[in-house]
Amino acid sequence: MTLAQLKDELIAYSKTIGVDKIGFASADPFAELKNRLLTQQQLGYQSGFEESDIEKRVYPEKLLQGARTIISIALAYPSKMSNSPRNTKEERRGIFCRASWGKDYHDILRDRLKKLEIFLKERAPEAKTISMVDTGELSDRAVAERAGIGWSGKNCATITPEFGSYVYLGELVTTLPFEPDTPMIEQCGSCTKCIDACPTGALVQGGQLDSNKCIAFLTQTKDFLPDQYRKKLGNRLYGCDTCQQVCPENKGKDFHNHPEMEPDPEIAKPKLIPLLTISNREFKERFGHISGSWRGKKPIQRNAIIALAHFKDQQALPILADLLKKDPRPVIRGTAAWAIGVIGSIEEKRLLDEVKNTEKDDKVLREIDKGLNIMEYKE
Ligand code: B12
Ligand code: SF4
Ligand code: SF4
Repeated sequence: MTLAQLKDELIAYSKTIGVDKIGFASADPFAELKNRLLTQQQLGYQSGFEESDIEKRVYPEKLLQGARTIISIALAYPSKMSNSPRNTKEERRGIFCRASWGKDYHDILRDRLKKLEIFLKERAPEAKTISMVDTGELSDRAVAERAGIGWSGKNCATITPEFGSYVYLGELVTTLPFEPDTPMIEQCGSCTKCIDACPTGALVQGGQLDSNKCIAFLTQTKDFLPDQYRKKLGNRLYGCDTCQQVCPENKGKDFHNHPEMEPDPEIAKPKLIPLLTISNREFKERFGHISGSWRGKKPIQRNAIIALAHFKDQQALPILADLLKKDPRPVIRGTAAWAIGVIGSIEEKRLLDEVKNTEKDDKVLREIDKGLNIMEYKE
């Protein structure tokens, strides 16, 4: 079998196992990406979640000796939820971003990549392969771009003409020298909708993100959320979809090709108050299978408290008071103190004053003062 035939067979096979788009790229060094990564590092714009060894990110040869081709795959995910529960005054809800709907995409894409690897090795036993998705060294977007899967939008996303940017990406590196596909030409044109809509100005310029300002990043941090972002968070519990939602390329794009990606509305858009008292075990049972739970329950609970403050939900006050007095985690006690300041009135002022006399943690004390200040300003 020639390599051209094997490529055709692999493409045909990929359709049968639930791969929505596949593309082939050379495994040459990613020279442009290298400069970009160095710039991002120098400017302090990186999130810290990306692989820190830039050489490994740029030279596929360092990951697989003799690497010649990178096969990029894209799987489309839904952008709309059927039976989306209403966010009412009686029952305030938070929201997980679309990339965290349904089963964790890492598991889904790894399954597809494994199948492709087996298929390839059955037909070319001499081939060496490695595959990765998200947590690997390579830039999944840079690979997808080179493989003709989509172009890089000003919102940083890889945008496919077929599915918009609502696609997960993964890749398989191999020693087989397949004919590469042609990269796609950038198609944003003069549009700047994503840059204009970003709530925090995190898109410094088209295609350049300051992660420290990006809500998607901020929702995943474990410490106190910096003051200037608390109001911007809204009811987001994990991730942020704003720069994709406003993108004209995503208009009408809503694919339901993979049953395991369908969101359970009670998980993707959960009630906020019950989240505050959820046990570790229950959190794992309910949220353990979604990608948005990878940082554990603390950031989600912190964000839930901020969301309740955003809604000024009076019903949350007794639980917030309890958290402030009893929770062992300073981030939760402190964020609760701040939220009480935002939501509460004179009665809660007494509570904050009282707890101020017993609280020992400096950071929590600062949050209590912030809460008291907010209250004073309200009077
Ligand atoms: C770290 C990380 C984050 C960080 C930083 C994001 C960022 N923009 O860099 C944070 C936590 C903020 C984040 C957020 C999100 N992420 Co993320 N993230 C990653 C991760 C692990 C590494 C990304 C990285 O290396 N960034 C560094 C930048 C510099 O490189 P890059 O974006 O990968 O590559 C592009 C640029 O380098 C650019 N470029 C290179 N040179 C030059 C030069 C110039 C002049 C310009 C303009 C551009 C440019 O072209 C490359 C190709 O597009 C990847 C998985 C992976 N291993 O690649 C997922 C990944 C990028 N994330 C993904 C997703 C879905 C998201 C969110 C949409 C989730 C959400 N809803 O909250 C948001 C989107 C935020 C945004 N606007 O980018 C998907 C993207 C899918 C897609 N269609 O694009 C990925 C690929 C995961 C996956 N396997 O599916 N993420
Ligand atoms: S994910 Fe949200 S905060 Fe981050 S760049 Fe996009 S719109 Fe801005
Ligand atoms: S909103 Fe406009 S500028 Fe931003 S990625 Fe989409 S097409 Fe490009």
